Amino acid sequence: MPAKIVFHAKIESVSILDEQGNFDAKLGKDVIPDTDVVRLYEHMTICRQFDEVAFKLQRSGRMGTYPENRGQEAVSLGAVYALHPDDWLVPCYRENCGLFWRGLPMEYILLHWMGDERGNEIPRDLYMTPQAIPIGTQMLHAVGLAWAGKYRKKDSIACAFFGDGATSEGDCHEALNFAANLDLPVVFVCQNNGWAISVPTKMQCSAPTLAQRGLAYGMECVQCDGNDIFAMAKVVGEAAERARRDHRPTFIEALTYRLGDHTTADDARRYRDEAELKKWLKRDPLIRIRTYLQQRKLFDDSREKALQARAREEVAAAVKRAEEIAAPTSSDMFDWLYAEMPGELATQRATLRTSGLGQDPSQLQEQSPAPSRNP
Ligand SMILES: Cc1ncc(C[n+]2csc(CCOP(=O)(O)OP(=O)(O)O)c2C)c(N)n1
Ligand SMILES: [Mg+2]
Repeated sequence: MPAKIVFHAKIESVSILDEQGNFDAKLGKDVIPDTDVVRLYEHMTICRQFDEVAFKLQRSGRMGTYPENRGQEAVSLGAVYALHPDDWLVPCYRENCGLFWRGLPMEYILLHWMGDERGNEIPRDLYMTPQAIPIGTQMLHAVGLAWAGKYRKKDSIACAFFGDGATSEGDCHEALNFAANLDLPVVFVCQNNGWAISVPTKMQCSAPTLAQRGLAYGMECVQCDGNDIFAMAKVVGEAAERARRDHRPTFIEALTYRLGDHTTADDARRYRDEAELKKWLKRDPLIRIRTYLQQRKLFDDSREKALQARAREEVAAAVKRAEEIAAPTSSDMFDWLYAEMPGELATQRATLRTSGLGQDPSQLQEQSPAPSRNP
């Protein structure tokens, strides 16, 4: 008996506005009305300013570490634009632009990176989880939220954002498997920015696309230009509709690029080719949308100047709000875990010393006094 083909697949790659400013009128029809394109561009510009300021805050010692979002703004913004206000956003750490569009005040992200957990106390009506730093874990959270929504017969869905590196985590595959097998309304948005810190995507995946990861789980999958806000809004809009209507998940691979270092603790020049960066600088999503607006006479240099001034003002105000919030106290790290604090922790809270490394707080009295500097 001859072998027969039991499965064939094709992966579509969607692009509407390319880097030369060419617009596919058929595919792009009614995806984003012109008035909204202007608003989205303005928003992206403010987010870019936020990114620059956050970077400088870290460099000047006013913030811990910070992962630049520069170059990836269109992915989360296009996605959030296409979703409903009560669809769950389950982000990683390069989705500031989409989170701010949903309504998260900018100081929340600043507080988080300043080491203040209150930056993660997201107002409930924003339907978003805190930025996930453990890679891939949030994908399972999105599946849980979608499952709960389905169980309660709600109309809302969940959208998880994660990087190319996250697709090598077990959590990613468990999330995809559950979502597909339980018919859950999840949109998985993979931000393939070419790198997982210093590991290039081709070392994470030997298949030609990351999108086809979804095939193995029997879900729809598509690739798109993640620096093209029209393509993002279109593919996420369609995936969201499928999730709402059929309770089926979709895997979206958004091709983008991390224009900055991994975080402020990294120096990409040590492992990344300058020529690659130069190529992607030309594909900057902001340049592309600005060209679109200019060609249609929807924006000009004087509006740009006013916008830059507004961006500086809004971001400076957010920094001021964040810095005016009194710093958390060190006892906070003990206070929110137990209804009744175990004795040992209560002692640690009171003395701020641990019992590790020969520092048992109960023995403090027995320790010899610290040598005096001025005998
Ligand atoms: C579970 C886990 N393992 C390792 C790390 C350390 N780590 C932080 S970011 C990162 C790379 C993530 O790459 P990718 O998913 O492509 O996201 P990107 O940073 O490119 O946006 C790693 C390995 C982590 N945060 N969590
Ligand atoms: Mg990556």
